[in-house]
Amino acid sequence: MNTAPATDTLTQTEPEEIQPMSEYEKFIFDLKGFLVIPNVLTAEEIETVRAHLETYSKNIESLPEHQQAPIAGPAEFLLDHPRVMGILQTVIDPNRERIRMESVFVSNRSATETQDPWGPHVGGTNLDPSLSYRYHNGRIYSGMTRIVWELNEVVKGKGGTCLVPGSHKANMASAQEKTWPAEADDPNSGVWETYGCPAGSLVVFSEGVRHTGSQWTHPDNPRRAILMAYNHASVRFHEPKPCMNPTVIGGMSEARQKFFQDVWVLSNNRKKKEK
Ligand SMILES: O=C(O)CCC(=O)C(=O)O
Ligand SMILES: [Fe+2]
Repeated sequence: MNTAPATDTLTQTEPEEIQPMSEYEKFIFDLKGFLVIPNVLTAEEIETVRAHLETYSKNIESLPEHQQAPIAGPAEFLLDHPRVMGILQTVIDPNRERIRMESVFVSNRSATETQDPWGPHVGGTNLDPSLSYRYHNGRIYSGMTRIVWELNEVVKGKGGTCLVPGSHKANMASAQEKTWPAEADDPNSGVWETYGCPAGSLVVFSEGVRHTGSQWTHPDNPRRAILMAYNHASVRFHEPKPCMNPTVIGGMSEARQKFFQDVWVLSNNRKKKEK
């Protein structure tokens, strides 16, 4: 098995390429706890990632072992896409090495499914390091932060993620304390917001926002989304997915491998000095 990474996967986002968040994006992210950025990927990039996911789901054995993951090989560039780094370095930590990628999954909802994914979770002011959201000394501190790459069109109200704007800062109820009002979780309660967007768009939310998947009812295309969870380097919420194994991680560029370092910041710094 060829485990040598293709050279094009070795390119990575250089600091000067990072696209900073605009002041207005920061305002919206702080206000609502989420942000939808349309048309981030080019048509070619969308095709490349879709094709990789297709092979990954239907013919995984045909991929070299180190590419057997949704965020590996031709999709590896998504990990530190300049738009994503601009956001994560604003809301998690300005130092790229203090940002971890801790979970990833692919959402393939389609109109033929009968199972309803509605399952609201999180919400309310929270000190849990992974689910917290804070604004302090002029900056945002978002704990676990979700990056969603929508690779197909999402029609508003027909299956995108649903979120309760502002719920990351709610004071009167807390999911953690199990006091979130059941009536607010009704899809028709009026507190929910969702989005429509073209293929190649980015949705970012603080995991501290109350949110849920919803039934895909758009018949023309299924959902194809990669959902990644980033967190501060000193905390871990998820156990690593099987696809985030040493072979896959070892096939990535050195800079991207650092997203998968363990939570021992001191030990990681020591290893860096020893190099
Ligand atoms: O499936 C969805 O749209 C939402 C998934 C979710 O809960 C998450 O990404 O944290
Ligand atoms: Fe979630």
